[in-house]
Amino acid sequence: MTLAALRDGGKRALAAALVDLERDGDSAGALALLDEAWRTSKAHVVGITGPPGVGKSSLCAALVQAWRQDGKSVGVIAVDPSSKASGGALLGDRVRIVQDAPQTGGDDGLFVRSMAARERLGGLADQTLPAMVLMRALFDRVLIETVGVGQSETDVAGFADTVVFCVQPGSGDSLQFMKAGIVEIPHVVVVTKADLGGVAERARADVVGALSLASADQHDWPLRTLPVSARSGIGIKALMAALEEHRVHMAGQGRLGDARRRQSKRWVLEAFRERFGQRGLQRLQGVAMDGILSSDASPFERLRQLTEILERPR
Ligand SMILES: Nc1nc2c(ncn2[C@@H]2O[C@H](COP(=O)(O)OP(=O)(O)OP(=O)(O)O)[C@@H](O)[C@H]2O)c(=O)[nH]1
Ligand SMILES: [Mg+2]
Repeated sequence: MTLAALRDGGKRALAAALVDLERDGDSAGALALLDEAWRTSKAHVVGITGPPGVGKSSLCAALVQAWRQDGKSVGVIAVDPSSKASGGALLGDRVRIVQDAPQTGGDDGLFVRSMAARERLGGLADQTLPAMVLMRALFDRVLIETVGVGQSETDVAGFADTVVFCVQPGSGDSLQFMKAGIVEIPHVVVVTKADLGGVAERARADVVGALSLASADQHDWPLRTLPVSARSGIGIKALMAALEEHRVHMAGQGRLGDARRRQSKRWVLEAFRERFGQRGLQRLQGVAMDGILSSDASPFERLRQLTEILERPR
C-alpha cells in the first residue's frame, strides 16, 4: 500500500490500512507506508484532552464542522480508554460527530477513527502514533481526542502539535492538577460549557489564577485560556484563531520539527519498553542509542533498528 493508493481509495482504503497497521504494524509493507507518511506530513495535529465528560467530543464535533466549512479535510482519532467497560461510548462519540456535521456520511473530507485502549494505557501510544502519522499525511487537520489529565508521559494527546486541555466548570480536580504543576503540556486551556454562564466564568477566573501559580515554563508561547461552548458556539471562533496562531508559531524557527523529533524519540523509547520491558531497555545499554534515537529516520524505522539490535544473536 502506498499513500497514492490510499488517496485514490478514499475512506474505505484508509480504514483497511489502519486495520492492517494494528494487526501487523511491523511488516515490511506497513513500515514502507509509515515511512512514506512520516516524510509527507501535511496536517496540523490538534489534541483535545481532559477529564471524562468535560465535553471533548462535543468540542471536536464543533471544530470539525468549522474546519469543514473552511474547506479543510479532517481526520479524527477518538481514543476511548474505557471502551471495554462501555462499548457504547465510542458509538456515542461517533454519532454525535456525525449528527453535528450533516454531510459526514458521504463526506470524503472527514474520517473518524475510534481506537480502544488495550490492557494498559501504554499500549495506546503504540497504536495511536502510526494512525496519526498516516492520517497526518492525508488530511489538512487531525484531531486526537483522549481522556487525560495533561500528563505528557501517559497522554497520547502529547503527540499533537497543539494540545488543548479542557476544564469543566465547577470541577475542582483540574484546578488541583494545575496547581500541582501536573498539567504541563497544553498550549490552550478551554473552559467548556460556557453557555452555563456564571459557573463557567468563575471557572475561567480560577484557571487563570491557578495557572499563574503554576510554573511559567511555557517557553515562548503564552498559554491561552478561553471559554467555549459546543452547544451555543461561544468561543469556537476564538479557539480556531488560537489554534491557527499556535500552528503559525510552531511553523517558525524550526519549532515544529524540534517538537516532533522530541515526540518521536519519546515514542520510540515508549514503544520499545512496551514490547521488551525495562530489561529490554537495559540490554540496549552500551549500544549507540543516541545516534539511532536522534537520526532523521522515521520513528518506525528506528524502532525496527533497535529491535534488530536486541534480537541479534551475540
Ligand atoms: N451545556 C453544555 N453541555 C455540553 C456542552 N458540550 C458537551 N456538553 C454535555 O456534556 C456531556 C459530555 O459531553 P461529551 O462531549 O461527550 O464529553 P467528553 O469529554 O467527550 O466525554 P467522554 O468522552 O465520555 O470523556 C454531554 O451530556 C454533553 O451534552 C456545552 O457546550 N454546553
Ligand atoms: Mg468523548
